[in-house]
Amino acid sequence: LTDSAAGSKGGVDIADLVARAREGQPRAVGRLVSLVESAAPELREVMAALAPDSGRAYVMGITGAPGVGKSTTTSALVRAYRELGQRVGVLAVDPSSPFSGGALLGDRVRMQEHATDPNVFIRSMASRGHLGGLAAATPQALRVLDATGVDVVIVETVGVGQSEIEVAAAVDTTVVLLAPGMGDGIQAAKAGILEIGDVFGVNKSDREGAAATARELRNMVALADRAADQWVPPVVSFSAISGDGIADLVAALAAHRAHLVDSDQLVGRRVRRAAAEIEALALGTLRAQIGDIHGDARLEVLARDVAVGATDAYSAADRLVDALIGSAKINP
Ligand SMILES: Nc1nc2c(ncn2[C@@H]2O[C@H](COP(=O)(O)OP(=O)(O)O)[C@@H](O)[C@H]2O)c(=O)[nH]1
Ligand SMILES: [Mg+2]
Repeated sequence: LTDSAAGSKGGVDIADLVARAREGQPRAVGRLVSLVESAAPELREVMAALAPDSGRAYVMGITGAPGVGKSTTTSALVRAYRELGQRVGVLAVDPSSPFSGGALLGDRVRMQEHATDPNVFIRSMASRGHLGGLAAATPQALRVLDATGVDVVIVETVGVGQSEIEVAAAVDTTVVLLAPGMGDGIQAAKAGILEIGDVFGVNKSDREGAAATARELRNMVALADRAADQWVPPVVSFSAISGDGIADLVAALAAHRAHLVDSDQLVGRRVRRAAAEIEALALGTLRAQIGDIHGDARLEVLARDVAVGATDAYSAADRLVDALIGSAKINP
């Protein structure tokens, strides 16, 4: 009944919800992530309240083909950070599913050992329908987890392709995961995923071919052009299932973080991603204010002119933009 207390908006008392999330109450954290997923109008108030708590947690992303071991690795990392006494947040992002948790059922099983740990927050998020798409939803969900006072957030992407690259843009350190026997080396290069890796992990080192995969990857990394002072992404082999080599992965992540801090790049990365977030929200707002132009009467008239050669499509587009901006509620 606290949700309908005085001062509430749309049935949700935002101040109370934010206060409870700050105390680390899992239900409140879950509700805030749900608001992010659905791009609820209350988000404005939530994000304003969370802003002073932003930017404390170190954020790492784990990406790679389905089945490569992202969830198992995430679980192993959670264990390692808990042993170091750190509080950990996990955000599983599934851009392809309208329902959070749909494709993540198996992952829940792999995260089971942490489910009852009060210092571990595990949330999944879908982003369909979000005003600024994944580019805005991911940083907002990260801010929610950040506000709970976690030291580290691990983002696991369920999707492949463009969505992985978008999520990689929202973290401090990106781990690209590969495993032997999946033809991953070639796949990764094709998907442009090699460029986004700050650390490369070869999981399933207990399997045949792991050493060859690591060697192939090291060669590819060595071939890339980079300035003398630039970070050279390490290739770390480990077995997420047995835990062998996970300490090396933790060390590689810490080294990358130290590199970003020492070279003054951490702030730069965060500024760039805040810019991407603002841009995504601003374009979403513009699109919402302009509305659906398909079937717009002005478009129909212009289309007829272009079809009969009375004008060209560029001129028509310019006129449509002028008309749309003129009718949208935007302050110049
Ligand atoms: N042999 C072996 N199997 C692993 C290892 N890590 C994960 N797996 C298995 O690989 C499968 C996919 O793992 P999962 O973490 O769900 O991959 P994701 O789809 O990338 O999240 C599961 O059956 C895991 O048990 C490992 O280090 N060695
Ligand atoms: Mg998974």
